[in-house]
Amino acid sequence: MADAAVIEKLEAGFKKLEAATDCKSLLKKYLTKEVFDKLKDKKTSLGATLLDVIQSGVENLDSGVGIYAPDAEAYTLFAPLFDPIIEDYHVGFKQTDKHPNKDFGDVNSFVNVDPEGKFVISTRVRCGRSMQGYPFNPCLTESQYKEMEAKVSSTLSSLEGELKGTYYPLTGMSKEVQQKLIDDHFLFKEGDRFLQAANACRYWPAGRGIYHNDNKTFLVWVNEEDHLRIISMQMGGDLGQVFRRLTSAVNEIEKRIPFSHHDRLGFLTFCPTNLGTTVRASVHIKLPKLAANREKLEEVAGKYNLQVRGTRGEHTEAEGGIYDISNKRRMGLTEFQAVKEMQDGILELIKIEKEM
Ligand code: ADP
Ligand code: DAR
Repeated sequence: MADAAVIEKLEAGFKKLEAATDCKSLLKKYLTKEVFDKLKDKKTSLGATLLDVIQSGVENLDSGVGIYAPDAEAYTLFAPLFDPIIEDYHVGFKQTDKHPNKDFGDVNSFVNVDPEGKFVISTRVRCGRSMQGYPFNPCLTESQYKEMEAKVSSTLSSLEGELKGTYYPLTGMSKEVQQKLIDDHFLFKEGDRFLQAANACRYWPAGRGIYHNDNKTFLVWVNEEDHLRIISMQMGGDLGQVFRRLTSAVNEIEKRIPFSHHDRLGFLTFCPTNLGTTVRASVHIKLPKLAANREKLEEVAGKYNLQVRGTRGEHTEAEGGIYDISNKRRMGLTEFQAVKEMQDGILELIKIEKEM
């Protein structure tokens, strides 16, 4: 049972959402009075409440989604709020649907989306994983962050071949090295206001860091937004090579660390937008004609279930005409289908650009 102080904050937050007439978040859309009253008293076995779920979206009324899961149980205990939001965001994944089992498919069936090198600067495929037995950010203690970092860095140190690399903790990393890694798109930015408000950046930089091989084509983020973000990336448009590297890495890491998996929702992540396959396959691409108007670009990309981000990722603008374009759907389809949807969409965008 949530305590009186939490319920008082929840009541104030609900009133703020109700009054925010220009708020377009999925939180505002689906946190009806009925759902609010049903959930406001509840508490997970780890002590997480509805306040942990909605505080970011209450603080940031310009959120697109506005909720995060403080622990795995939250997806079940607060399902009356999570399920309709998941169905709305992951177009087509109904509340009665079950996410399919992991399936990377025939990894040799992917191509270089831009063999002439005219449009695509670089290609990246990432997935998220949550370590079994640990809650998500709002419920983690500083010692848990450090414990997870130690477990992951020692596990990764056993990787061989192309995946062999080194773990670099953020603690002790110079600001110059950190900024260079961020500017080169290898390292995560420090927590944005959405993550700050979700209590995802406490004890920063304790327990946070990055593992990468010498070529920086295989990287693992530790305790940014998710426990792990497993990343494969390289210059050019060879999506096949990038995806084959990612699947090898995920298979190797999954032999060593058990991850949180939900029977209906697939692999669990802090944010519901990343559930299921957790895969985001993206290109940094220049489409000067199509992107002359960003709204037009987003409209055309949307037809292929693609999402357009700025050069530095989410909530950023394009620099030098470079856009980050990726699959939007991550649930209700396999890893193979999600990446295939991205490949097909990018090939279509390049075709349209060539015909303009
Ligand atoms: P994610 O949720 O996948 O981590 P973000 O939007 O937070 O995505 O971006 C993380 C970083 O990855 C940013 O620096 C972004 O520029 C970089 N990035 C995304 N796609 C590509 C790509 N195809 N090539 C190079 N960098 C990329
Ligand atoms: N900014 C939050 C999160 C949206 C999805 N992006 C993540 N998880 N990085 C929002 O509700 O808009």
